[in-house]
Amino acid sequence: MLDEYIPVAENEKCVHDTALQNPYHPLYNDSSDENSGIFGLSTHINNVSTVIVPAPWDAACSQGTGTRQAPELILEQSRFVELHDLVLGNIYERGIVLADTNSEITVLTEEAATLENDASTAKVDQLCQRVNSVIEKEIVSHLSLNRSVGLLGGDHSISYGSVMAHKKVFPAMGLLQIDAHADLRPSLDGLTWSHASVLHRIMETIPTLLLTQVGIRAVCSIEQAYKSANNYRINQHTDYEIQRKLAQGVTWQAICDSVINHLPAELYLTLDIDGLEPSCCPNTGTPVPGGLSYNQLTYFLHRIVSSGRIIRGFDLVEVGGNPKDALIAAHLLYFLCGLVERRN
Ligand SMILES: [Mn+2]
Repeated sequence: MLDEYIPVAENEKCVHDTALQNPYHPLYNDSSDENSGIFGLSTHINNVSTVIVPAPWDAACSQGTGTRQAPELILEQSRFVELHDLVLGNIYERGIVLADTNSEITVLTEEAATLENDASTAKVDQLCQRVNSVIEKEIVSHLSLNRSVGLLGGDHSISYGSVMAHKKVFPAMGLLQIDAHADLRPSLDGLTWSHASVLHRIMETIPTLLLTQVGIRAVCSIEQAYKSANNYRINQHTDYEIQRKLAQGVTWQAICDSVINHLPAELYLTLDIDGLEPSCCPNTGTPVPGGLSYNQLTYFLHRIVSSGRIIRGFDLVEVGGNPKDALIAAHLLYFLCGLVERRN
């Protein structure tokens, strides 16, 4: 049986008690300190358990969204996130740092910006592949130092490099995707490395990978045909199916457990913010009505970890370039940092 959903003990030490003994805690947790790191924490990367890797890349987006601004905006807004999480406790104690943006990504972004609107899709595809190689290399280097990694997009196309890096280190892991879209198109508008094709690229590269999709509510028939042809390794839980069960009186806990029971023991989580209701991400590139509430999502994710399964790494993508969207994403990012496997 799965453990009950139990918040941290009420007698847990308050942040101020632990702060004095903890090297990662900002003693003055001042949200106006523009020099502090993510969540107002120290910027020193030594001995941290979790590294957030920023990937401000959105050249693979079908609609201009400004999601390349998300890592910078989330950093700013993260300083307003309370450090004591009511479910997971003092997440910051593990040490969390936002890495500097890889200079190669900056160069590739500048190169993408110089392309004309009618630029050949082959050129954009090439740049997307190069960005993913850079991301894969950087993440492998963090994993080899025993750090857990969360990749912060950017559009969904960047997940490819992160999944490849994690699969090298954790060959038994499966993939859990929270998303409004299946992202299983072979290509979109001629772009093979489109954000709408990222899961197709990943599943094509790793034929043994198991994929569980949750919250899906916008697909094309080509994607559903691909899913059917791969039904031995793609398990899709649509938003419609979830909402129908809720309407019939099935509890959210029972729905979560029916999904979780089929998940492998080790997971990589790719979280497209548009899997949530649009009210949580109004400025994401392609919002779709419906979706999971914020509380449904955090309950589901916490219950996965309570079941004994391990989240090896994650990405959070498609956050809109707007401070309010970034603030909600910063809350979610902090929660994800509390769920990801602690590496040191
Ligand atoms: Mn997506």
